[in-house]
Amino acid sequence: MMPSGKPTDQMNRRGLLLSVAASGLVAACGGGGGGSSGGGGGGSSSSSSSSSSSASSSSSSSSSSLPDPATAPSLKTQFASHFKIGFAVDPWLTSQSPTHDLLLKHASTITAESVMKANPIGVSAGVYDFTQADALIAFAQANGINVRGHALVWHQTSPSWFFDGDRSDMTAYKALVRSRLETYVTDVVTHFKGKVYCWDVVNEVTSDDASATYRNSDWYQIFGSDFIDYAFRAARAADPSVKLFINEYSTEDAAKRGRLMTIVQGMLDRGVPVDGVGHQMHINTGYPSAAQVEAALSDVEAKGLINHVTEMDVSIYNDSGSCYSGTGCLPALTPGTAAFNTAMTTQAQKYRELFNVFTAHTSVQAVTMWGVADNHTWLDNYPVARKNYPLLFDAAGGPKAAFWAIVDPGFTP
Ligand code: 9MR
Repeated sequence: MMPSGKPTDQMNRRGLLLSVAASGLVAACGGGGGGSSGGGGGGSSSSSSSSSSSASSSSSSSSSSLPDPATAPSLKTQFASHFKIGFAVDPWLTSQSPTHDLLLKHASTITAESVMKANPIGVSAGVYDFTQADALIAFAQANGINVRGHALVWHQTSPSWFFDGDRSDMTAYKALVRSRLETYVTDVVTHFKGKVYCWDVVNEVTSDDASATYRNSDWYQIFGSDFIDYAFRAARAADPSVKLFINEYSTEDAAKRGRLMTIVQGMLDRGVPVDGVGHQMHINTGYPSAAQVEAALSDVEAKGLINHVTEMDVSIYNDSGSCYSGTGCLPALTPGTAAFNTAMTTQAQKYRELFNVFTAHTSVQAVTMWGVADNHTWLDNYPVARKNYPLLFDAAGGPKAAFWAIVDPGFTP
């Protein structure tokens, strides 16, 4: 049941596996190619109705009963004094139930799950398709929601035309590819100037294992680390006020974070205009600890940079490292069973302990969940096809124990 993986996906999974094995940690983390586009259907998506009936079916009631959904506070109001809060979403979902109403009530920021990456936008050199991205921006602007830009340079979504050319003359070839990169970054940042408040300029450039500092991507193989500088400098020149981020997964792992901090310090030393670090936070109910996340935020603060939590979800499966190369994944949990209810409880506790860390750090200026409700999550297809329930709202849009745990300190999950 492994999803069909592109070579890059497999490299990424292998990298993760090495990382997990080396650290002895078990992490659910980013990078796989997911790509479900159909809403995922966890079977229980009952109707729309208003927000009053309780978390119906479903999917997410823990053994203890949950408060009346009608009393759920708005997350954007609840956390307004700390950080923007929001969700990843693509335009086709914004009109659907329960996504639409949840976004309007709770989101002060959204991120494009797919449509602002270079593979939909960069059709060919100098040719762009902004249709879907502009639709998301229009939705955000119509509803007073801010937009994070994601992501200008990511090895998994860099179209092959960037790398076309004759490599027999590497000096000329590098000049050509550099010019394509700088033109792309300049044009895209210019297009969205004033419409996004920050950009993930580069995504996942850190090596997963100790044998290297940088990921050995196509970009790195051509330029070494210079492509990072080119991208950040072009972005800054195109928009002097947008905040520029380096985004990464497993930042809570001290060894990987050490490599990321080496990269960041090098950028600072060279005067590369980086404003912040994005922590993806694809985690699970058993990992990481509050102390590990605390350390990740503190290391970034020590560099004088902003923290964003950019892609948070809490998988209910604490898989071993081997699952990420396709074996040994835990079986799917069934809603309503004792094991499922326990997972909902531990998930709520993990959300609470980490939100307590986030709110304690003024450097944390935005927290984004990688999805809105459990009816649509990339984790239904990664690391294997298996229904997951990683978000704050159940498939019907009802607030889960995890939601109540972060908004109500008196709530017992
Ligand atoms: O969740 C996203 C999935 O729907 C897309 O198909 C995929 C490729 O665009 O990207 C996924 O989001 C990734 C994010 O952009 C970067 N970190 C890892 C996320 C999950 O793979």
